[in-house]
Amino acid sequence: MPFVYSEMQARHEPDGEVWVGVRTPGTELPQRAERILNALRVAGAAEHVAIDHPDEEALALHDPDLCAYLESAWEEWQASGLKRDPGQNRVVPYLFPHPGLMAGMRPGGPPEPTAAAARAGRFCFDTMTLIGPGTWGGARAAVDVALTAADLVRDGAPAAYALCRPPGHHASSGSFGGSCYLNNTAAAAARLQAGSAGPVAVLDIDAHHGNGAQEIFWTDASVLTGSVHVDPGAGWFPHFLGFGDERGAEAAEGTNQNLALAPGSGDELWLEAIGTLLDWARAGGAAALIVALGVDAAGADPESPLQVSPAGFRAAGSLLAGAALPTVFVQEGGYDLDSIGALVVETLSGFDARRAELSRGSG
Ligand code: SP5
Ligand code: ZN
Repeated sequence: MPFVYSEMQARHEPDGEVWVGVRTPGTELPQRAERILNALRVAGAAEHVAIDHPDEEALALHDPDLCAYLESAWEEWQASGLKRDPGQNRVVPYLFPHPGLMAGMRPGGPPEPTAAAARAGRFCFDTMTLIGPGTWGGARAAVDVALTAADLVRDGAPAAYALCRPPGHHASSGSFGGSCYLNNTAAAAARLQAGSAGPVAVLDIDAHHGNGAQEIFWTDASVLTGSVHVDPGAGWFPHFLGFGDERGAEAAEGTNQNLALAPGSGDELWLEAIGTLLDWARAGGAAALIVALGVDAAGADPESPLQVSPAGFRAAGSLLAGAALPTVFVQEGGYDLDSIGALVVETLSGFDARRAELSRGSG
């Protein structure tokens, strides 16, 4: 299937993560996209350069305050002097307007803090999602990649793959974190929904809960959001969300579905869950699929305890193709550099092979 890429994304260099207070080399490395790109080129997939979309289209799902902050955060940090003293070369929050701190005392929300280090905590929900000089440009380009892939499908391609980096599925309308800044998957979903008579479905198969799309579409019955992920209650990110009883706001009750798997789950349980989400999306009348394709459920991945095999990813692609719906794949997580490219190719070629079979059957 065709894929979309932008070289601008490589400008984003988080230069590590602050994990339990310690600066570590981090996992969301620029090489991730390079490895996937190489694998797709070797596989002979048709390559499209992302087309610039105006901010009104690319940023519509996010709070303007969040977008303005992300765009200016690096300059603010530079100006603050924190790079020299204490010597922090990336934007890292230090204080968060925790609900318990605020305790309902400022119903309009927290005031806009003036200090750069405090500004970060107003929007970022963890300490692992650093901002550097190229972060805004990279994150903004990733939305263009997702929208361009959605446009290909809107214009008649049966499927397309968006090679997005940084990832996006943990970014909500008003917050960022989990190595994500802007929600690429949600942008693609909104794009397809806008041209669709019926609802569209986001199916998130990244090893972590797709909390961003869940929040963005929480009250919106025209976008179904389903996610299979490692059980957050078993000690896994994002810890506070991703449970089965989160089903959508009252008016959209039942349009969100979370399937949490026990650590150690492999192909059988993971594919069964994807099948359940697909059946649910089809029963809900989904007219298109947006697949948040993290490949971190792989056994070799350092960031999740799920144990999916390369054959499992190929089978997932095949299963998704069985829905016979226009489909946009959007890259999310996946951190084992040595296998990430192959896992993406397995998934997409599993999809293409099944699609070819189906069209021979009907033609
Ligand atoms: C897009 C995506 O997959 N985001 C996942 C973010 C979850 N990161 C959680 C990191 C938790 C701590 N990692 C420790 C690394 C030590 N090797
Ligand atoms: Zn993930």
